[in-house]
Order: sequence, then structure tokens, then C-alpha cells
Amino acid sequence: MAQVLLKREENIAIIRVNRPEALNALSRSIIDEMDELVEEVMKDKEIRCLILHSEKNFAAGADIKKMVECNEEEARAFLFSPTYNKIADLSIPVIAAIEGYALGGGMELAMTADIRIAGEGAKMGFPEITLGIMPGAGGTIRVPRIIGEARAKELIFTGDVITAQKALSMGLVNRVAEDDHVLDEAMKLAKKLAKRAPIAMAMAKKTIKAGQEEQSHNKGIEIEAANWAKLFTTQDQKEGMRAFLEKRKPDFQNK
Ligand code: CO8
Repeated sequence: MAQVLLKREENIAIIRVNRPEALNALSRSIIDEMDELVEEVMKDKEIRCLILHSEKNFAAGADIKKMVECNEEEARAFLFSPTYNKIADLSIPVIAAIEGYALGGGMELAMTADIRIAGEGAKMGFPEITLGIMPGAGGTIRVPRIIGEARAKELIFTGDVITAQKALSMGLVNRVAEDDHVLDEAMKLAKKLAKRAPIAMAMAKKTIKAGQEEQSHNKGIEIEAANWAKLFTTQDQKEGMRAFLEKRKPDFQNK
């Protein structure tokens, strides 16, 4: 059974994670499947807009069960950034339609989109710090760029999970919609964008990115990947993730 689905509605594509039993937590194999679908979208010149949307929960982060016993090298290999960068670099506009939980690596996926629409009941954040790690899929670079350094630090340092309204006030999402209408809102916007001049759209997207200093972004991604994986040499990472899986509070020892 496919863990990631690609749906087409006229010239709009929708990519969906399909792992409801784990709130769409993202594993290596899910990201590999997603990568193939993103490649398909890239090749299909008819597609004018991509929507990232999963039923009920956008994604409750990277799979903690798969990461808990990782060493530094394995954590390095777990990286999602190449696929996330591919999505962010698509020449067509990308909209994230966020329902339910969008946490950690799930929220980092939403940050690859150009525009985010959240349902009223969505819960978003970067809880990595509560697990003894930090964001590792572009979050340390994209979040400060999108909402500013101080707000990004507050979210990443506290690990707080915030409401859609709070996310809107921080600029983390563009709009809030009724829970049942998130995808409709995203489709409405996608249809509007699909009517705009595609070459100008691609050029505008590329130019905005260039203005955000591409080189330092790539350097940032490299540093993030190395430091993220280094955290898997700490006892606190094991404690944080084991505590989550054992459903208890972590006891961090600064080791
Ligand atoms: N990984 C694995 N399993 C998960 C995850 C996850 N991230 N989130 C939820 N699940 C599983 C639960 O273990 C549970 O499974 P089971 O029924 O087998 O026990 C099932 O989904 C349902 O979850 P809950 O029973 O916990 O549901 P609740 O409604 O009580 O709670 C929460 C929902 C609050 C979302 C809770 O599940 C939670 O806190 N999940 C973890 C959220 C989190 O910490 N996410 C960040 C993970 S770390 C990360 O994303 C790092 C990103 C770095 C990216 C770079 C990668 C290379």
C-alpha cells in the first residue's frame, strides 16, 4: 500500500502522506516515495500548482521509533532535506494545506511551501528540543527567514505547539480556514495561481529565492545536517526519544 499518494485535479497536483495510524509521521521510506512523486510533478509540464495535504493530520514529525536508536552516521542518512529542497525549488507554486498536527519534520515540510493555509484546529510547532534534538530538515534556516529570528528561536527553543491563530499572528501561516474547508481554500487559491502566467510565476519565485541569498541557505543546510546528526551522539537524544515512546517525561542530564 502506497504511503504517499499523488492526485491530479485538472492542472493541480496534490501530494498526500497516507499513514493515519501514526498521524502521518514521516519515515525514510515515506520520504523516498514522496521524492519519486515530486520528480513526477517536476516532469509534468501541465501541472501549474502543487498542494501538500494529508487527511486529518499534516504530519506529526519524523518517525521517532525509527530515530530513537540512531547513531550519528545513521541520523545523517535519515536526512529529508534533499527532497524538501526539491519541493521548495519547484518552479510552480506550492501550497501547504494544514489540518491537525504539523510538528517537527512535518512542519518543516509545510515550510517548503510558498503559501500555508491552516485549519482552525491545526496544531503546529517544532517539539524536537523536547526529544533532545533540533529541527533537521531545513527548519533552522527556513523558519527564521519566514517569521524572523526572534520568533523562530522562541518556537524552536520552547518546542511549544501553537494554534492556527497564533501561527497566523506570527506569520507562520498565511491564512486560517475552517477545518473542513482547508483543502477547498487551498484548491481555490491553486486554481487562481494556475491561471497566472507560468513563466513569470517561475521567474518571480526564483528571483525571490535569489534575493534570500541562495548560497548561504545551502551552507546553512550543510551545517544543520551535521549538527542535527551530532545530537545523536548524546544520551539526551536517547532519553528524549525513549521517554516519548515509553509515554513518560524525559530526564535530561546534559550528556
Ligand atoms: N513518530 C512516531 N510515531 C508517532 C509520532 C512520531 N513523530 N507521532 C505520533 N506517533 C504515533 C504514536 O506513537 C502513536 O502510536 P501507538 O498508537 O503505536 O502508540 C500514534 O502515532 C498516535 O499518537 P498518540 O497516541 O501520541 O496521539 P495523541 O493524540 O495522544 O498525541 C501528538 C498526538 C501530540 C502529536 C503526539 O503523538 C506527539 O507528541 N507526537 C510526537 C510529535 C513530535 O515530537 N514530533 C517531532 C518528531 S522529531 C522530528 O520531526 C525531527 C525532524 C527532523 C527532520 C530531519 C529528519 C531527517
